[in-house]
Amino acid sequence: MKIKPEILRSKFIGSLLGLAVGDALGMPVEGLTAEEIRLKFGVVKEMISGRLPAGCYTDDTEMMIGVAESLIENRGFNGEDMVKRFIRNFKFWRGYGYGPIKVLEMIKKGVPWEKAAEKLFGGEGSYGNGGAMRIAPVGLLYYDNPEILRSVAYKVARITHANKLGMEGAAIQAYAVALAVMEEPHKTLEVEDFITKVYMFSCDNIFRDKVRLVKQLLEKNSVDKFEVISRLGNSIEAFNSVPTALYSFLANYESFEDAVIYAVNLGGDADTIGAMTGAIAGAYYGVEAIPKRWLDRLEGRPYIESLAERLWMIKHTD
Ligand code: R7I
Ligand code: MG
Ligand code: MG
Repeated sequence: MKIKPEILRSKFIGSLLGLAVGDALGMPVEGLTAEEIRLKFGVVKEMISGRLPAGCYTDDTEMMIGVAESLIENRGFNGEDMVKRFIRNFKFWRGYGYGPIKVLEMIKKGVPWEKAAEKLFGGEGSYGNGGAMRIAPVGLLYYDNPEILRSVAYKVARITHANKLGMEGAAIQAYAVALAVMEEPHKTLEVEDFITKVYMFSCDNIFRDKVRLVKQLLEKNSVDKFEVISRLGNSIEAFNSVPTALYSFLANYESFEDAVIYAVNLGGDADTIGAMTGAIAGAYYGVEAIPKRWLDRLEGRPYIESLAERLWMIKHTD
């Protein structure tokens, strides 16, 4: 389908702001269980303060910004430049995972950027979701080319996440953003078709099994959120959160707001599952679907919007 330039622009902005909004909404409840969230807040649906003031984003968005900046300046992947931006943007208090902190420290001390990530976790590399949480700009820039999308997603993730599961999670998340970009918003989404394409794209058995489970859950009439949490996961590993974000979007695709509220209220890695769901839902709907009350409170909105706009300009003038 040929997408009108104005719609594509709105989808690009919607995806990056959607990511940031999901991150900020989930920030105060990251690490709580769904039950703890329910007892403490009822349902989280407003920007509230937590470790950071209300509306602030965390490492998820900060790293996405580094990815977008670097892709724009280099008109594609440049690892050395991307690493420099990760280091320049890094603020400890955003709440980074252990892996990226270590990798960026090693590189600052002189370890080559291509080598640092593979030293983590006994030489296995990280399978955390830190590659997937920041990958949306890759899904946008290469939405029309799954092969390049996969190879760039692997490279972007690999800077900090050398484990193949960490890289595969990033590729799947980028692909979901790309599929959402290509869908016509406000038409009935072919959920089965969407999830089948993700299944076909997945290269790894752990992810294929999880994506198949997402499909099975979507086929059921009503699914308890505790079943979603126990079967798909809501934790920090890529395979316990990327499929969960996919499910959160597909089970609630009628509304950006509902999808993101659903995602963050699953608890666990709430900011990241919120961010990944928001990136897909925003790419599907466009920025108009994001509640104004969330955008009004979001830190850094004009800058994030300008990055999305510049990514769109690259596509537009290609
Ligand atoms: O993936 P990463 O950047 O963390 C992202 C999370 C998001 O929730 C953000 O919002 C922020 O809060 O952090 O950080 P990593 O340290 O690379 O991976 C996350 C965690 O996954 C690690 O600290 C480990 O607990 C676990 N982990 C592993 N454990 C054992 N063996 C990741 N890889 C391995 C492994 O190979
Ligand atoms: Mg975070
Ligand atoms: Mg998180």
